[in-house]
Amino acid sequence: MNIISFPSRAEWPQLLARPVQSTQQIEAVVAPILAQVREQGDAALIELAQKFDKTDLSQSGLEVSRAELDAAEEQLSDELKAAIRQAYQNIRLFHERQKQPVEKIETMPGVVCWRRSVGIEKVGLYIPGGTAPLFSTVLMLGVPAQLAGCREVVLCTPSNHPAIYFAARLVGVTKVFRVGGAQAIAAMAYGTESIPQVYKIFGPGNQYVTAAKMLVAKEGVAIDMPAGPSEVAVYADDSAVPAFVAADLLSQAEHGADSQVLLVSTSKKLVELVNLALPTQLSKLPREALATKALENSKAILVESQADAIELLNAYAAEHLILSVDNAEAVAEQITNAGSIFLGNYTPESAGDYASGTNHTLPTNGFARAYSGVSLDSFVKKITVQQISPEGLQALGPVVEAMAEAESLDAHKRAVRLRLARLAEANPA
Ligand code: HSO
Ligand code: ZN
Repeated sequence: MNIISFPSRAEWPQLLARPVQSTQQIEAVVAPILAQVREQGDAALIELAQKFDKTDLSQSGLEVSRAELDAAEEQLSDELKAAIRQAYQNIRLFHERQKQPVEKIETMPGVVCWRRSVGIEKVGLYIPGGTAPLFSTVLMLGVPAQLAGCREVVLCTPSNHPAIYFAARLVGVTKVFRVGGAQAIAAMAYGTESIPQVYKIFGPGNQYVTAAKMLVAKEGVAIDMPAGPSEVAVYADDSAVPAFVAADLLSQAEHGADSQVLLVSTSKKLVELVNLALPTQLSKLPREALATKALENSKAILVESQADAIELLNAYAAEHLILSVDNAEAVAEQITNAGSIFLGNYTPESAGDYASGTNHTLPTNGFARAYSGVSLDSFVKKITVQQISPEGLQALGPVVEAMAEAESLDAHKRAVRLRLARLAEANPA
């Protein structure tokens, strides 16, 4: 890792900058794919799978059958199934408690307002193919969708990994399609003969998938959040175990060559020990090449004080922030920008990635300054409701009339005036 000792504040922005990705070129590739799916539906999906993935979907069909989904269970070890079920339970429990009871608020006597949560009727989940079958993401997106009461939950994935199918059944996904890439996003955004159109699309993907999500978002389909490469920042002091810190950095680095890994410390000794532990652990990883690439762009930053560390971490706004410091809880209180925080030596990011209960779909690329990770809220809309009694309107009416008049909106004023006049007629003083 590149060690940067005591950089001045003027150097911070450049040190903390994420690599810029040119989206224009990618959008130019993706836009025609979207158009083709919009115009030709299923036929486009079959043609594009042939062209990009060399798979013949005309034989297998686009939809994964119930029998295939059921068969997945037999292909997994009991140990893995038990692990997935435990993770499912923990994620379910944590997200279930995010439900808030409807509370009717009487803002003035006779003026009652409340808010109802309603599940988004149709949602689409995307799970990428590639070298790591992210069945954990099926749980992270499927559990809140299930709890929110989404009526239709469509899942598109080019992977046929049995754990993805098993997790999909566990969370009650309604339909699974073997469609991947930008064309899968297009299919869920526009609908095809086989694939239902959805109102919101969730899930990670490569640059093409991300570009497709951004493009359909411009056309009015909601998306979970703008996604960039995954990232972790670790703030560690001498109380941290260097081997643990190295392992955490590598667990993020192995996601991909573009992963972002940052170590922040006030201790030169700790940074050196972590740097020593990295190569030994790295050489044992099956994904060594990817992780090595990611580490090449990563930095260890030495700062003067805890106050500097906190300021720097808030400026970076990491997707994952591990606080391996003595007073981790107190430091966490001062963190204002992060997707998810992990406290102490025994809370690895992996726990949150898979099974502790929190969601692993989090804001990357500095978006943690303004965005939250996926939660139950991401799958519901909040509809406000109000009811006003005649007495309530008698109290509130003059307020509305005064404001409407000052905004020169006479019809607004009249909507109140007419009602108040009727009430005055019915009950002359
Ligand atoms: N660290 C990833 C999530 C993940 N890790 C899935 C393992 N599987 C982004 O938060
Ligand atoms: Zn991960």
